[in-house]
Amino acid sequence: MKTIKFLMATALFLLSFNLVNAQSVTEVFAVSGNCGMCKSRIEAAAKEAGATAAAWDTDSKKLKVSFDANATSLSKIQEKVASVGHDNAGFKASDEVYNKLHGCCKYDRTSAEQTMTATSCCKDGKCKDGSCKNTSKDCCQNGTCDKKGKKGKACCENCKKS
Ligand SMILES: [Cu+2]
Repeated sequence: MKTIKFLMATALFLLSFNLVNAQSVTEVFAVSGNCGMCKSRIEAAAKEAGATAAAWDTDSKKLKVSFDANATSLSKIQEKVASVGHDNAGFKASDEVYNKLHGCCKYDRTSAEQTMTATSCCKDGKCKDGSCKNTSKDCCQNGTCDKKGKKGKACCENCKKS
């Protein structure tokens, strides 16, 4: 019972915090990885880069981050995640860092590159010509990726070449 009360209080607090802080942003983007160790590493890196919440899904390989847009940015978080060895929709890890990853964490970089290609339709807030046609992702309509003020590659996730 105590736990439930605590959770409800926490939820209410977070809700009110979000209402007050209009700059709170949540983004989901692809991050390569394999196991629980990767999960800890990815989430820790995102938080170190200023994410207030970070959850990486081992199955979908997607990282959901929340952050205050006044304090950090999507690309800062993506850059940090890459710096600890995990290729993602925004940045690629250096070979040096990747090679130092634990054996079980050495994800398949071939498929990682395919993931990055699928999301790279969005460059600097604009859709690259022709790559985002006929998709249901309306962030890519009219050639821009600016739906609800969210700029960045993550808005074009799942946007496949037509
Ligand atoms: Cu791992």
